Amino acid sequence: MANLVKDVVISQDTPKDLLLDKHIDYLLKYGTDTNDFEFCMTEYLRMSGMYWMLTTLATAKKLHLISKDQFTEFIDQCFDKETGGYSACPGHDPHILYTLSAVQIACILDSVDRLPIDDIVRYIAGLQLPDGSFTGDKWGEIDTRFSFCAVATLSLLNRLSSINVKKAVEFVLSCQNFDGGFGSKPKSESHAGLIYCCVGFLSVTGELGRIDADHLGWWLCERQLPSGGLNGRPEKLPDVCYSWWVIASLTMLGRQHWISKDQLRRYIFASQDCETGGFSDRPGDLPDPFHTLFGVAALSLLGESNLIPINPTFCMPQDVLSRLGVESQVLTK
Ligand code: GRG
Repeated sequence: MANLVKDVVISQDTPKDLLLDKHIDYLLKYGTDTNDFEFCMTEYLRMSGMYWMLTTLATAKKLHLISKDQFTEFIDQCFDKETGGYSACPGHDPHILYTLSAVQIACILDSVDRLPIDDIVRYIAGLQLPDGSFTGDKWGEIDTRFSFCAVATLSLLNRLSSINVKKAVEFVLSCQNFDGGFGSKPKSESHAGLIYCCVGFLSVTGELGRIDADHLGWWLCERQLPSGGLNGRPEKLPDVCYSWWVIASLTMLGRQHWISKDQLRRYIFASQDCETGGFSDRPGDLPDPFHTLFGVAALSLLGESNLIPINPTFCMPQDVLSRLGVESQVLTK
């Protein structure tokens, strides 16, 4: 019978260890040519792009290679005084995702004291609906990603009590499916990225005990394919970013050992670009800063030497969170 599993084949000549220096060069060069086509086309997510880059550099202990002022000035330019939120780049509309990224950047750069905290809290609290859910911005789309962004941002600012946490928890729990996974809203398909958001949300709010971790852990470990890579849902190809969404969720659930770490490491290493540096979604594809962060962050969770420990809930260096006194729940098994 034919093998029906969708997967990639890893060739013998792919990298077998972490090419960290090449990734640092790749990130430091990225964006130096502001006329570059790819750089122009990614303007709409620039704030998150900066968070991806800074978190990767911090995890690799290379933060001293950048000029902090360049980033804090960019954040200031993206602040919208009227709403209290941040946009992806100057002139764009504010959004909860870029507000989280701006706060994460400020935390990593140890410049939280520069943030207009009351305005940010007003923005986030204003996006909560009576059923406890959150919209991403004034246009009203509801998604569990935004529930995560809301509590992660407020927790980093030590202002979690500014929203109705009980209602927010009820909404996220209502998005859990019969298979143990979570979707973007009630009755939506389970997806590893959204599971990370919901498990992360429950970790921030200290409510991980409300779910059946064995049931969800089983769905998550079934994401590992023969190549060692992880997919985001059944019948899909593996992608390096799911190395993060899945392994971070399993770590919060205390079930990281339910997948083969060696096989996953092999897949992540194979997705590096030996020439330019950077990670791509799967071996042989073009690298980008998004997959570079999630490749490096997943390797940190897997205990890679030369990387500092990363927090599975916030996807930020643990030392930054310890300095701020921010805690998140992790189950043990
Ligand atoms: C602070 C790390 C951090 C995140 C902020 C926005 C957010 C919170 C998390 C996003 C989680 C998510 C939904 C990730 C999935 C991203 C992705 C590659 C989606 C692709 O979806 P499809 O349907 O891919 O194109 P598949 O793999 O299902 O074919």
